[in-house]
Amino acid sequence: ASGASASQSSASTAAPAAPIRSIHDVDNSQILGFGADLADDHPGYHDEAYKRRRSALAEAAKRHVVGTPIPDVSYGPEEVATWDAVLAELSELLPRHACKEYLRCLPLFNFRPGKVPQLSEINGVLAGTTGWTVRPVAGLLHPRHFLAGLAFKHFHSTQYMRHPSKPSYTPEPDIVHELIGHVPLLADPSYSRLIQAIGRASLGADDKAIWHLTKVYWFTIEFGVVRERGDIKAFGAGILSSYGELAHMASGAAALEPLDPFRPQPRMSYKDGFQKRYFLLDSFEGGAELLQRYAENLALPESLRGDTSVA
Ligand code: NLE
Ligand code: FE2
Repeated sequence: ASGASASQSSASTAAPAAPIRSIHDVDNSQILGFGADLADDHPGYHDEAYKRRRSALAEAAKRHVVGTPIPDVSYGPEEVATWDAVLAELSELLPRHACKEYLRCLPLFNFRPGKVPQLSEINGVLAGTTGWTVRPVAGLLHPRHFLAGLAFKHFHSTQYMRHPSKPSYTPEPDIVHELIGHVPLLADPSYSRLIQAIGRASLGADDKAIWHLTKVYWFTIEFGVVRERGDIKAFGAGILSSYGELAHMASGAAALEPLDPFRPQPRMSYKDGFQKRYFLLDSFEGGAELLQRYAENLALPESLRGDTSVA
């Protein structure tokens, strides 16, 4: 078949992407990576029990329907030990290198050794602060759906535990990364506006803009740093949830650059270890305003324009 007929046939078979207008339109079955199929360089690749556990949690996450209670996960002793190990390592570095908003929110969640917090408990705390909901997802969700969730104050979270052989760094999200990295800041009002602005910008975006926003998300929400008086502090979840990455950030070895969402963003690095550069915000408030302005430049659906309270 010629290129033309191939593209015609795909045009006639592929359904046009339905617009996402509420959290109920977000499809959490479109998993692009980090699901239960581990790559051969994953530390759990030869660990059959670990792989079975990942599959069971992935299947349960796919069954979750928005608005219904989130089933608790019963974490076993090995999983709890991994949680304890990361918590112990990080409790030394976080007070020195996490931004003040993070440190202000952290005690609300009462993270402690011996028990991996349940998403249902987290949602109870968030309901009393910014109103975010954290819901289970099987792995790396399609960026259009992940970003759209943010517009409606829904954060999609994995529930599996990182492999016990490497507690201080994993290239993929896991329950430790979600809880220690993402959850505390969701309770902060300025941060809540910043992350929701990225989500809102995605609602009317074409595929190219979605890709751009995914990078903006990556360089802020995952790996952003913020100026605090004379210091540089971490607010990106990928830094906050990893002892290795946090020590790397604190060492000053990586380059720093101001974030400019209006310019093309560099390649994201997932697999080559610690970041070689971090993007810097002068403050959350300033960052939220910058992203708000960026969002206004994208075509937001008519029904959502000017509405700053989509929730
Ligand atoms: N490297 C992070 C950690 O070990 O917690 C996870 C990053 C997920 C994007
Ligand atoms: Fe993350």
